[in-house]
Amino acid sequence: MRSCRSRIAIALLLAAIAPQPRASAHVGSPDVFVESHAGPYRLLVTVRPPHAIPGVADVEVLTTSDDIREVRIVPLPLTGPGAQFAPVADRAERSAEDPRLFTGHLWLMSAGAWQVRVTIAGDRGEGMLSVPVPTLPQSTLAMSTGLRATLFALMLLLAAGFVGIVSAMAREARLGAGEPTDRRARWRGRIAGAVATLVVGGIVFLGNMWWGVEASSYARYVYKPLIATPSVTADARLRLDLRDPGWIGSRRLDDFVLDHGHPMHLFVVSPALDRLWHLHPAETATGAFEQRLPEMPAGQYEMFADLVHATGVSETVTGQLKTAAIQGAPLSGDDSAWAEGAAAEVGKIVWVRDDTPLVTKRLTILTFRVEDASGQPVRDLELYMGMPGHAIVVRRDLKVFAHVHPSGSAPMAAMNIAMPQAASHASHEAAPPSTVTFPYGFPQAGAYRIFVQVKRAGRVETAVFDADIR
Ligand SMILES: [Cu+2]
Repeated sequence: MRSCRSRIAIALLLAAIAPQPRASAHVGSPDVFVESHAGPYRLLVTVRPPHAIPGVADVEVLTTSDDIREVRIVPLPLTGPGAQFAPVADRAERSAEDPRLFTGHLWLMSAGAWQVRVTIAGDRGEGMLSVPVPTLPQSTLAMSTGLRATLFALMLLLAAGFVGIVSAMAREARLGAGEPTDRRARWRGRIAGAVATLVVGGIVFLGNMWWGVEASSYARYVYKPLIATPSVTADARLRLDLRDPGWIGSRRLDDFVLDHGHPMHLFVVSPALDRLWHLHPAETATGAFEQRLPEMPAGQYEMFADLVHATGVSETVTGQLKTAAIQGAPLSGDDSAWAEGAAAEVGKIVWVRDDTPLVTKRLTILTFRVEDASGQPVRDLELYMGMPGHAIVVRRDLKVFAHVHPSGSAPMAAMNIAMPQAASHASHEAAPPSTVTFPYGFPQAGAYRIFVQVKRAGRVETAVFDADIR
């Protein structure tokens, strides 16, 4: 309990010092956006997990109807006994400006897979939605020089004040008013001052030691992504060997679950983002994945591989692939590729947006309409791996990567763990209309490229859109 409390104190202090960009299951894009149903109500839920754990997550629930009376939110572990017994849920507060928006703050106490359970009470009865939220403590923040100097000066002032008071007490407490100090009194003062200095020095030394122990135990707790070592075999197969650099005990390499039909979704992009491959390596051994590569020009490529553990923790493994030109095999199955200026598409995908500038952090519904060659909305969209569409959001410097679906940024596999009873519904989803939407919030400013993939008449179509986020 004591160590927990001191961790909270440190977490609060760290959180107060300087908020910094955070990474997550996606890369640099930790916030979770989910669009789904809670009973009869359609909700858009945003969860912004804290930078340090324990820490406070911000939750926003945007409802789409006016008949909501109350929204309650509660954090629970995603799996295990903790997932069964929910503590009393907090009431989310209705926004004064927007009566459909409810907000709240929740403490998340440990690293791993959590869920935020949203319960709705309204005129049409009750509804419940669970949003999986991975809490991955991102880093120990360094103290700024200014703060360090200020705190050091305050510590010196406090220490000098203590020594001064103790010494003055020993020197003058026994003297009458106006009586001059004699030699003995001055010596008493000096000795008391020296003892006080030793005591203060000891406290500072022990305090520093305690801080060091806490900091190093927290450092072990900070999320470390899996490490992928790529290699290309003589017969043009990509092999990815995963290694766990060590993180909180719960991570395994043999517990990956299928996320829309595949254990791994591998995105390979060129540095200029003018090429994209969306591949699905097979798991050939524990921690080893293999994929027959398509034709690829020589170059150095960036890889982002999405994985979901049975615990519901999702991770994106990154790596670089440097290769000579590959005379590969044609793409098959769910694999797809895109290159700037390649063969003309049969139709086109249009980004439907107004003039509102795109800003960081704000929940944005990215909306795309799929048109045929004559500009008419298409009627032949199919599900691509169970989804009406896939959006891959990458910042130009490759420091931000997110893989988003119409249901949001939480991986489907984690959603199914959070709400097993809803999983069977999703698979019966009807053929999608001609418009696909993706709820997302850009985490940081910068130039982004969004790859949108849909499937029409058995063919995957990819379109790219560039966006400047301020
Ligand atoms: Cu996808």
